[in-house]
Amino acid sequence: MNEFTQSQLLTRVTESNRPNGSPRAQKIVARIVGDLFRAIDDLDITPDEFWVGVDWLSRLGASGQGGLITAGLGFDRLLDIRSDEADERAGRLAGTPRAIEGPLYIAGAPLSKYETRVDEAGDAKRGETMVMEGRVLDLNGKPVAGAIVDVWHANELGRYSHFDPDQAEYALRRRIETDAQGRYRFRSFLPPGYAIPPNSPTAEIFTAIGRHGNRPAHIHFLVAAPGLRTLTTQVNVPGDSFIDDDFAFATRDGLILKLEPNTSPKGYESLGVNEPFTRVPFDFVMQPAASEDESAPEARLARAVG
Ligand code: MBD
Ligand code: FE
Repeated sequence: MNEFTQSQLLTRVTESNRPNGSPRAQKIVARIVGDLFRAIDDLDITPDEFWVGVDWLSRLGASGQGGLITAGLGFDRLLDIRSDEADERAGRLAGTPRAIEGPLYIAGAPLSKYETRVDEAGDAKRGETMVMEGRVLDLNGKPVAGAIVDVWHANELGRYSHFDPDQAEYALRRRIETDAQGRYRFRSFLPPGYAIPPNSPTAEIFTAIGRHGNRPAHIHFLVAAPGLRTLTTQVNVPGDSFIDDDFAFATRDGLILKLEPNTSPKGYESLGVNEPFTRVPFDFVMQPAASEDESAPEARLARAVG
């Protein structure tokens, strides 16, 4: 018989999977297709609406904004919430909170020991000069020497290098190896927030649902060390009007910086600081790795966002 009801069709779609397929993939696809069948029926989604959605998905894929829409629709934070819940069940919710990576990380940034400028030495003033500094510690408060602190943030226009053709390769992206006392420090400027690219597939959806696409000012980190669980996090610059209304839902209470404006430049000459600046103290507290892959930075793809 080749005439189906909706549920017979769904069964057919699912049962046409073959034994050589992956059972996990089959289960996930069957569930998601079933949920979409139900959504189409419950919401009486018209053929026109359906095909507009398919066209949008094609354009989303072509634009490389998959990782942008997932952040904006809360999926990235959802995964963090689930990881936190799993950690809580395992009795290992400790140390610096995780926060989403976002779609704008690029591996392989220039590496320095202990200290570096994240902005460029010849730059005109691009924002409030800051030095962020602190230590990488384990859960016992012991300093971690040789940890790699990978930092990236937006430029003064809220754009990230690699995705922005107007910036140099690895601009505002650096890696710092902690010294024997577990210390790191870097000079840069306090970045502004981020806004999703206008006239993009992501912006279309956000306009359609009446949402803005702004992120509060933030700085990203990926911290890794042998034997410790790789930490992906972000910190927020206090005072941003979007701090509690983040497009990507990534703000966390333990990750809002405490700024120390008007710090004396004494001791910061090696970073080219010679006037009062904003000091930003922050320690990263890392969990022990429960397995080898927890300490290896995850494999990552460069994802174009524009
Ligand atoms: C960003 O800068 C970002 O960090 C995330 C998560 C999404 C879009 C832009
Ligand atoms: Fe970001």
